[in-house]
Amino acid sequence: MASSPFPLFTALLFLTSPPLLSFFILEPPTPPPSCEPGRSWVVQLSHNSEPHESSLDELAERVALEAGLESHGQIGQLHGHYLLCHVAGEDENAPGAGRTLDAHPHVVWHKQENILRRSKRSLVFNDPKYPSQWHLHNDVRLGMDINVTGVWERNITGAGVTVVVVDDGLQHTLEDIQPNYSPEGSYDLNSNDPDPMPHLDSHSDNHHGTRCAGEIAAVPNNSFCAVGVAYGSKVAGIRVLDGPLTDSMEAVAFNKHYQVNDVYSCSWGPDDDGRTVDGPHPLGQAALQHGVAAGRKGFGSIFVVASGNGGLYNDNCNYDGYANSIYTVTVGAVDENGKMPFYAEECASMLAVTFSSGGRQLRSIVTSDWSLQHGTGCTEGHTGTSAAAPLAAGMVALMLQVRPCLTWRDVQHIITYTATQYDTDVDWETNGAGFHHSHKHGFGLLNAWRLVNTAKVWETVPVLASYHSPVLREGEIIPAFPKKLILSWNVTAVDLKQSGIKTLEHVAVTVTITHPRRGNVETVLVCPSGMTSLIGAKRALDTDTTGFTDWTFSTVRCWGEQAVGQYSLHVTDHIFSSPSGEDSFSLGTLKRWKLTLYGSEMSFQEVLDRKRLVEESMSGQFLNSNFSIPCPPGLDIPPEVEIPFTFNTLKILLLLGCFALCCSLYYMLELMLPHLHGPGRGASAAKDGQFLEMQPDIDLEAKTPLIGNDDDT
Ligand SMILES: [Ca+2]
Ligand SMILES: [Ca+2]
Ligand SMILES: [Ca+2]
Repeated sequence: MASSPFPLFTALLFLTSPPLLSFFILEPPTPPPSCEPGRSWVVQLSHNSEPHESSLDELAERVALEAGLESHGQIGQLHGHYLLCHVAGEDENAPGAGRTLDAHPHVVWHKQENILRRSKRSLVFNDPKYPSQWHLHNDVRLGMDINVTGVWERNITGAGVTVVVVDDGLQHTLEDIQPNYSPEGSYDLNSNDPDPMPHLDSHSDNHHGTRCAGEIAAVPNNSFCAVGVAYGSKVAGIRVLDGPLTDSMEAVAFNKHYQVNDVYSCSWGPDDDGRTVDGPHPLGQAALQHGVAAGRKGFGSIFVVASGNGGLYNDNCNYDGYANSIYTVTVGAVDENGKMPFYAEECASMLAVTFSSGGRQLRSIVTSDWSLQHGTGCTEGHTGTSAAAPLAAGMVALMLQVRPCLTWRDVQHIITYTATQYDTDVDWETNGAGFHHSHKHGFGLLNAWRLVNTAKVWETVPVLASYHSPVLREGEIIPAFPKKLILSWNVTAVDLKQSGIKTLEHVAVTVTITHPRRGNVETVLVCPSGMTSLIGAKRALDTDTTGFTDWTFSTVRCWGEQAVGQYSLHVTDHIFSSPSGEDSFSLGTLKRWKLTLYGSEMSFQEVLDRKRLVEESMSGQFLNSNFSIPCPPGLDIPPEVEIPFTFNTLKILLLLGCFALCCSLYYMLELMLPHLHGPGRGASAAKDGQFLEMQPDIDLEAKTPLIGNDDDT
């Protein structure tokens, strides 16, 4: 007795067809809310003193009929206001309608409508490669971009902020760079002159800095190439990578023009070969520390560093002292699918990730390029974490526009609070303060909208406080995996009272370990909350036999957690089998270690309150309004110490000095030779004497004009 569902289905279809619906609902069809373009009148009607025997709707019908128009009903929620349209086929310029409405006793006011010119607040750029800049607006994989267009629509483009690219030079004459170029923030440390123009090289390789600068501040709407993340900011260049680099050069670079440059974008680091343990040397470290203390009028230079491209070699950015430093914002990369690319490195000190290239089938970063040698001025092939760090630097510039007094720590906090979790396949862990972190992705994807909205409402965090444990001398053997050496240090409330730390930011561990094969050692830090950080990952290629000497690992994974409690270090030895088998006897020793906590007196409750405030700001309400938190004026920083003369001027000085010396010697010899009886002792005595007396004179003559020249340049 099963009946076919067909009759029921047909009946439903029949009943739900629009004409029938209107029949059953018994309502007249609503007229469309607009007329054809240019064929509408708006009228305001009133019953005047007449008794309200008819509704306004009926009155509108009547008035429309009298004027040769048809009523399309009340305009929105405006009582008494009606839209009347010309009947299809009739001339909208015929004068009849206007005259009738003029004279009509129930028409209070009327007007024939004009077409209003309104442009959408979405941005249109004429830059030919803008449509390909997926990292700015991904139309293929929605959401896989830095979410910046809404920020631009509110006129936040990095205005008033300068980002400096510390790299192999900057072709500032390029159309996409020149209008935003800051010569005041620029310098060339390779040639010691103020012009960071890249030099030609045998492989046409010195395009790197220009590409990074384009990502940050490429000029929009110039019909040329691309658009930068912070296209309203200024971009400077420090040329330092095109030649031998020394600790002192690095130190100069990190503080160069640090009252002009706000953000330092550094897309470079130690070798990513999976066997190097290196970072800034003493002067570089001191310059980073000085930069955050005195740069930007004391609010602190923002150092953005790339996490490194050693993924293929199992490298890890905890072995890169720039990435490990508490003074830097360490940025890793994800590809267009939001996945960690093959080249990227992971570490516990990574703050966040942003977009870059991936596998062959995935798109790379489109940006300006140098136009020298093989360069065309534009490229679709900028890759690696090198391309990620400048995007982050550009986003920081957007934050600094809305709140110029954000400190270097505020920027790190805001990144921590706003980065978003994407790839669910990786090792996300939520810490004791509710922040999610992965060694592969840091706190997650940088999101310009979230960063800028938070920056706008962010109150500066309390001053940095630190706690240092004593140096803990252990001398313990590191056992082979799965056994491990566990060392603990308890930080009491009394210990912390002195430092004032309540909640954590970075946690650092300095270790000295001897080991015949360094890459075997794996070190994990456990915070009081139980949050683990793999601060020292094993590395198959690291065969170094010297171990670690006072190497400092750091982690951001305990950010926001309460500082008090027991910290543990777990060290184990992953013995890699080698053909000779000798490694199976390779036992190392942990000689000493030290724990350093960084944080502030911010209470745990305040961390939670700030998290709530951040989410409340996401509607954009604070960006839209004139809302602002007052900024303190900043410190009076003494002017930069300029080197009186550069190596180049010294070289010229020396050459001129030598030339003058030779001339004088020749002249002297000519004068003296006729008076000498022989070429022996007398000549050399005279030579020595003249040399000593003449040198100051020659120097004085030569220096004066040269110093003058140098000052002029
Ligand atoms: Ca130069
Ligand atoms: Ca452009
Ligand atoms: Ca590396």
